[in-house]
Amino acid sequence: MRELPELFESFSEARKQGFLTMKSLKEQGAGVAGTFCSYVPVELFFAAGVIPVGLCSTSEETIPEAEKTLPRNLCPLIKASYGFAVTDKCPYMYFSDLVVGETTCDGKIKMYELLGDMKDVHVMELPRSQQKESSKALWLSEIRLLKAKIEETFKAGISDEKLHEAIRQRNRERSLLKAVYELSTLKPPPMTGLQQLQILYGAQYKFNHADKVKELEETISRIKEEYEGGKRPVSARAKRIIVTGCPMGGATEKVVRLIEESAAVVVAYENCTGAKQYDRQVSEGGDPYKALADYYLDIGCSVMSPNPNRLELLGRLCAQFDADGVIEMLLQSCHTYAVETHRIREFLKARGLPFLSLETDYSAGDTGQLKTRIAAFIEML
Ligand code: BJ8
Repeated sequence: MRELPELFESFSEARKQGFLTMKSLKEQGAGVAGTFCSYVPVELFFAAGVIPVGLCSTSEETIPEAEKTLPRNLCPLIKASYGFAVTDKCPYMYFSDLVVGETTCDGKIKMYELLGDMKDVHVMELPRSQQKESSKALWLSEIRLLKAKIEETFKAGISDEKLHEAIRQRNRERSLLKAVYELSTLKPPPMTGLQQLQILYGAQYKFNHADKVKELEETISRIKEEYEGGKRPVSARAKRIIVTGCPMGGATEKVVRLIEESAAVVVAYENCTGAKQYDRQVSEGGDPYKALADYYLDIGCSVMSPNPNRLELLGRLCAQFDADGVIEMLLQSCHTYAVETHRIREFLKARGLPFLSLETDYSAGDTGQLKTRIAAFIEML
């Protein structure tokens, strides 16, 4: 059995290591599909024997190149995604035979049009309502269209049986990743928020299901063992913070570092890097397409209007993790999350929970300012 530091390292290095794994899988003839968003039903790829991969979008490295084409005042995630594609600096984009986008926010929709000049891009039309029957029907038909696109591109049939199996496998991964972050309900938590983020973010770059399951099980039991043996990596006095807002990883880890340098610990991520993706399960019975449509449409992203599921999840996490406060991270020019901040503030105020909303980008230029605001917030908890 491996030691805990080695396991944490394995997850934090997964993205880089994944490049080599992907190269060799491609050489063996595997099909690869690149994605950007949690709404894309990855089970369809697994059922077709295709490897889905989250494309590079979390570093500022390629933003100057993207800004030669895109406006500067656009969300950094969109600029970085496009920049990695035009510069060919994302090996995952390079290896993708198909890129699947979604009509989530306006900037991404228009960026996908440009991406279509370089790659085979299929865009799923995501409705903005989770309640209307017409929206549910549209999303179900979009899922069936994606199935047809995958079958045509990769010359692979997707049977109901394979899809049921893919749903079961992905549910297993979800439940293990949920079990990882739920360890931080312990007081004090058995890992830092940065370590938790590294596992949640890194797990998506491990492409073999059986190995991933084994490694997650091993990590969970190692963390428990060390905790039961008396190890306490986090001070019992650290304030317990829930992070919400835009997806995190790469450059935005700076926010987590600053929180944890200020006598606090991130116990849970409500965002797409954490609970938003792993909290629920796809139904394993009945029509698998309907099950996928119901599950994915219910993701509580700010692009939905109204968006009650984000509030429901956030409220539940605050109670479950006994949070002292909530910090929201907004990426610059992300209008849907920025407008929703008001609802989040009111929701938390009604529950007596302190709230701080921060806007940032992928540069290190605002570190000093973020540090001051975070430290002041945590001090008053
Ligand atoms: S399900 S959070 S991964 S859309 S790109 S909306 S930050 S302006 S990423 Fe997201 Fe899917 Fe929702 Fe999750 Fe804002 Fe930027 Fe748009 Fe963004």
